[in-house]
Amino acid sequence: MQRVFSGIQPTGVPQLGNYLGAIRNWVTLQNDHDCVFCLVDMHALTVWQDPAALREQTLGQTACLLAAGIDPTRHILYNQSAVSAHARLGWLFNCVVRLGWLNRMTQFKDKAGKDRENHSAGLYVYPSLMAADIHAFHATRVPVGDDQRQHLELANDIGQKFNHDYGVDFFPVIEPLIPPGAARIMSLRDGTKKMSKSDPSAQSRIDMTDTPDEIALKIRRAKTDPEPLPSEEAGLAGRPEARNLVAIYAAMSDETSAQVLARFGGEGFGPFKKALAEVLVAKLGPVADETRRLLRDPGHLQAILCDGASRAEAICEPIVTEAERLVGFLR
Ligand code: AQP
Repeated sequence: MQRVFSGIQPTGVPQLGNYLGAIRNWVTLQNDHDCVFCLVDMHALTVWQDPAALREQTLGQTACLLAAGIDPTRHILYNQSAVSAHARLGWLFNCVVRLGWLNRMTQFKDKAGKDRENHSAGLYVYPSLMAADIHAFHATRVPVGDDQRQHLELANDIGQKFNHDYGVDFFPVIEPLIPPGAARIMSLRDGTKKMSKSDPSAQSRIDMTDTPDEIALKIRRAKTDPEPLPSEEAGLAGRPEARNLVAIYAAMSDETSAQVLARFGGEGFGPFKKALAEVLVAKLGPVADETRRLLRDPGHLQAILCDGASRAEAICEPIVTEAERLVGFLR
């Protein structure tokens, strides 16, 4: 069976983009892959995190992932910092990656903006730690949203450069698994900006733990334009907010955007938004309820992460030790 690795930053409550771009895909992949799912707290630290909040968010996300259908008995769920192999391989990869390659990463440019000098070096080398996360497990398939496509290409470049530099065929080629319809969910306030859990505006996103009333309110307030919905996809051109809401509806109801527009085209946004909120509540409501139930027993969540970390270590420790041997570290 092929090995899947994927991670999520415990920087807040998972949002709808995380769910449609990654988590939903993770749940399905469990049926026919060996899966390693990681709460990447070391990545989270690349921007300031309140320590107590980071701990709480790590447990919160664990609960959310379990509630969404991640099975920690058949697969592995743990937090990155508990397994030192990530940091060790990350360092080797920092010495393999070229500055020019990192300079091209659009996520760093987006997150750092014009104020580059004041961001952590960790944020800059984030992609080489991400490459290490995946290669430490010799994982070949990585389910991510479209925003991570460039980082995965870099992860392949790093793995292949390592192989070339040391004359080995050690790190395999990684295949990104990007969901076709919901690859990039956009902010509810600005259809040109990615939905993000750390966006300062809570109105910009649907959190996986939102109540039905919160979901309905956020969708009602979601930015739109004055035109009715078009009947065909071509009519969504130049209307990023409308396109995003239609894409969300389609993804949540397992339909295509064309099918959604065939039903709602010609109508104003009122009835469509009402139907969209209903679809979201039907799918996310049970996950939110189960998350709240699981959070009542943080000890149980911590035990799951602890068990996951030791099973993760058993896989990646020999791989990373071998990489260290290949570069000439004395053991
Ligand atoms: N808007 C999105 N649409 C589709 N997929 C998305 N993902 C994130 N946002 C969207 C996917 O979710 C997985 C986990 O993401 P992450 O937490 O590791 O980092 P991120 O992409 O930076 O997510 P956020 O929510 O924007 O976090 P913050 O605000 O902390 O930076 C990834 O597979 C990602 O593709």
